[in-house]
Amino acid sequence: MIRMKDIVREGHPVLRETAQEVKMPPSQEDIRILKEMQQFLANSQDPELSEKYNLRAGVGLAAPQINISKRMIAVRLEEEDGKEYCYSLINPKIISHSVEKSYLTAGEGCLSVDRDVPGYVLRHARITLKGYDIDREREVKLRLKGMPAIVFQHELDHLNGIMFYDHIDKDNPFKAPEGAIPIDR
Ligand code: SB7
Ligand code: NI
Repeated sequence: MIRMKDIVREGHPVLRETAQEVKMPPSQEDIRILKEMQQFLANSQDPELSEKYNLRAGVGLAAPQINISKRMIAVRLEEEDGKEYCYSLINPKIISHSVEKSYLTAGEGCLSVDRDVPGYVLRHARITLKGYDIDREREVKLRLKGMPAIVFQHELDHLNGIMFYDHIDKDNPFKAPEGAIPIDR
């Protein structure tokens, strides 16, 4: 079981590395790790388990955050419309995106960052993403907008050594460009 002590924090070099592609087909070990990552998210969102094990709730996790420099991500989130986004992906890749931007009005946080970093994180409003889904045992193509699009971009960034605050304008952290879509959540 993944616990908070297994999650590396900012300053650890693995968070700044470019993670390695996973060789296909994935090994049993890679699949096991990714399932553990997804289980961590489920546990962290369970009121009893998160309290029992002192887990910070997370909607996503990237393998570098548990010190594994491989291109694997887990996402688990429920949209207010009740739609569920539960994916465990290997070698995810954004294949196209909108020019239009969006951002969370409350800013972003990260399980690897133990402090608040205020400011808008501008991201693509819409993305199309491909990746090998270990649950469905096939390559999937996802068209995303709103919160799910934000979360997948946050996780993809971890595979490229990018932290959310890299996107915040230091001199003007709450500046939103004309036309960017605010997301309240
Ligand atoms: C806010 C939170 C997340 C993504 C986008 C906005 C995920 C936080 C958990 N993680 O640190 C995952 O990398
Ligand atoms: Ni993060």
